[in-house]
Amino acid sequence: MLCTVNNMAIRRRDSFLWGKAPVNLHPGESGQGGIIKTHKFELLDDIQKLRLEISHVTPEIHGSETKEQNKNVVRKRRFLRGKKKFNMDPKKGVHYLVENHLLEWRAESVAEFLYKEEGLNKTAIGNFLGEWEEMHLQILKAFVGLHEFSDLNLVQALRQFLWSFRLPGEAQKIDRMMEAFATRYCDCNPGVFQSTDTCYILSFAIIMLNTSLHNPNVKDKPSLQRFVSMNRGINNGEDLSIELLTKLYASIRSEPFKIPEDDGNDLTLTFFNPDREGWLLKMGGRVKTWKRRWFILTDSCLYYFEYTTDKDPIGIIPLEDLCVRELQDSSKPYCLELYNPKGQKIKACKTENKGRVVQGKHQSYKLSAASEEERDNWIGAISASVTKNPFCDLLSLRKRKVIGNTSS
Ligand code: 4IP
Repeated sequence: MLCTVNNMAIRRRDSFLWGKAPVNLHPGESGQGGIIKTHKFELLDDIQKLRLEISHVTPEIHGSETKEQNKNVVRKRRFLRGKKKFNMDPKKGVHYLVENHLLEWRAESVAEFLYKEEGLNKTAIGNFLGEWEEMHLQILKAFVGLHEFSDLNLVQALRQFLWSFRLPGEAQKIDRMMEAFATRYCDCNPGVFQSTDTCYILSFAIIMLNTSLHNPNVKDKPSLQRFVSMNRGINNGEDLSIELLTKLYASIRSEPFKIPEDDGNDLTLTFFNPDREGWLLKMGGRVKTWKRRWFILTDSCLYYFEYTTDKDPIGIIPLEDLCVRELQDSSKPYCLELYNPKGQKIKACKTENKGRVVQGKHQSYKLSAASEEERDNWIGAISASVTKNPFCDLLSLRKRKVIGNTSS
């Protein structure tokens, strides 16, 4: 069309410039006025032709524009439908989007969709990322890779990470996600921790600390000292710096984690794992003497030490399958007893004088607290710890691994 207009304009300019006699002149119209008149007719004629041409082309233009608009509307509608499906069933949602060519089935693309797309349910994101299939593992890796943790301390990085989705309730899923997080954090901050396991254990400890400090149901608020002793030896057998632990503790205490609340459940409760430490008297297994020992309750295990500052415990009592109860004893007040309800000997280990680790010989552990209140608190904390908590197994495994690494 542009071509036609140009041609007409050129034709008109040429005939005007060269004074060529215009066509269809009436007699007596050969003067200047006649020329103008002729041009006017020609122009009107051209305009008419152009109008006709435009009227043919316009519907075509509008047609393709509308088609394009319709396509976009359909795409948008499908995309929204895909997101809704995702929120109800993440795997089905992603499948729908991929099938409709709205999402590429590549780890990086899916990860970006989960990371950037607004309106996705964070519980659904968490569940999708926690799946065990190879592609999901790659998506998880790519998703964590989109987070930038350089120069952030562990609490800051966890704040960012835990806000981007909601941790699922399944222990294995959490394990994979925290593993991916720890790996990414260590990649972004080389040299902060001696191993990924250290970062993993400390991250869990921080999440538990968050729950203990900010959940009103947890009455026994851990002190900085307890937080520090909980994390003894986790840096491949060495202790992390007190400055670092103090900073992380203070950060959590002043501001709890913001956890996405899609469905009103407080998932931090999953980490409910009250730890406790303090002096107790312990009756010997064979020789029935009372010894004052420093007890630490963590990861469903009771550790006892000679001094609060000792790095290695004298004994470790895994609490799995054990029960605890109040006990009346004529020699000491405020007693409690750890016993095996099946009547079997308790599986525990202790370090002999020469440093050899041997099996414990206790049929039951008789302990005495300093007051009635302390006894009750110990009974409460031990009972809560014995209640099966899948994360305890995961954590003790890691702890054994990092502490074992150094002893081998
Ligand atoms: C010992 O008595 C201590 O009470 C030990 O406690 C105890 O080990 C011993 O029990 C018991 O014989 P003496 O010190 O008077 O010899 P600790 O290790 O805290 O010093 P437990 O197993 O309770 O740690 P057996 O069962 O190891 O003999």
